[in-house]
Amino acid sequence: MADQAFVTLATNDNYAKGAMVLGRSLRTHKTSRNLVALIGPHVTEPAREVLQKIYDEVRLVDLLDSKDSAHLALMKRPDLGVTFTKLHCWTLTHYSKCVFMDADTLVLSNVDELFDREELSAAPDPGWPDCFNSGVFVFRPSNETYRQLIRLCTEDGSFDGGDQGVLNSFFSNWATADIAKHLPFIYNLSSIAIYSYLPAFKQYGSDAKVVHFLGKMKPWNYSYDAKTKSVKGHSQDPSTLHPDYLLKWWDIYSGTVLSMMKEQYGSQPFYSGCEDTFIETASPPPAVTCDRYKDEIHHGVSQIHVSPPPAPTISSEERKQKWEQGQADYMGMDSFENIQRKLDSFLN
Ligand SMILES: [Mn+2]
Repeated sequence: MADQAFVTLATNDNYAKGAMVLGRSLRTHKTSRNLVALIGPHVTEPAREVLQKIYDEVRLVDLLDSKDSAHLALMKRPDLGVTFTKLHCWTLTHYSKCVFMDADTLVLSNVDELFDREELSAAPDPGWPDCFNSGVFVFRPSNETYRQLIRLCTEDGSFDGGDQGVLNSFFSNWATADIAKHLPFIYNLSSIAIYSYLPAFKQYGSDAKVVHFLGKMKPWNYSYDAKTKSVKGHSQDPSTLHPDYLLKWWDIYSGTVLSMMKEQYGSQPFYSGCEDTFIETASPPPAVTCDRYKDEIHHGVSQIHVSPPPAPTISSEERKQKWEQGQADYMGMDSFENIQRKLDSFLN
């Protein structure tokens, strides 16, 4: 099945960790399809190297360098940068059919049967079930579809600010046209759904095949104690992630991904998130009231249920390094609002 592939997207090193775990989970469950990771220009070299070991193909998508319609579209709508990057998956025309999976998903069993479905197949979004959730979908790469998507995006924008809005506008008859294009919910199970209908989760949850860590808190935002095999900073707040799936993610990360990362980073410090490894050279930064997860905008309305994150994601040393490399997190923790708030606190 060399002409079919699972495709994911990582726009920064955090999402790259997600992509590594997703890729490993697909391999563990013995997929017969190729694995493709699209990466943005902010993914650093060691992370790219690790992805290259897990994926058959790692493709850099730098829209600013591209000479196609997406470049022009990006000039007009810089706010839709991540969305355009994701839509780029339609240009993978050396594959006849693909399954896109967000980097914040995890497979729990083999899901190769998804390739029996047609474009565009996806599961309902738990927030508005007449919309599909764009975290997992089946599609057919086509330059023509790609051009049409970019055109729609540039002309009409996105009703939720991300790719999910654009894709639902484009495949607008999904809700009613063909039930075969409705993936069962077990192919895109999110924590929000678990807690909003717990009896259904108790009845059907064991059938889950794909977990989607929807929302602002992602598995990599927590830390993990490898000795006790426990995730730190996880509360029982219903808006947070389901503890069993979170543990599963960390089990794969600490069990197989971390050693690959250590090898690639060498003596270079990086934030592992694992507490027994002593790779961290600095303590995490003091808690700043901020929204540092704005980098994932594609879920739009689904994210309104979440609470502020309890745990910092990168060490202050790593943050400083990023600043010095010109990679400030302008949309998140280094946003102008946060800098202004910090300055205000000094002036008061
Ligand atoms: Mn997602």
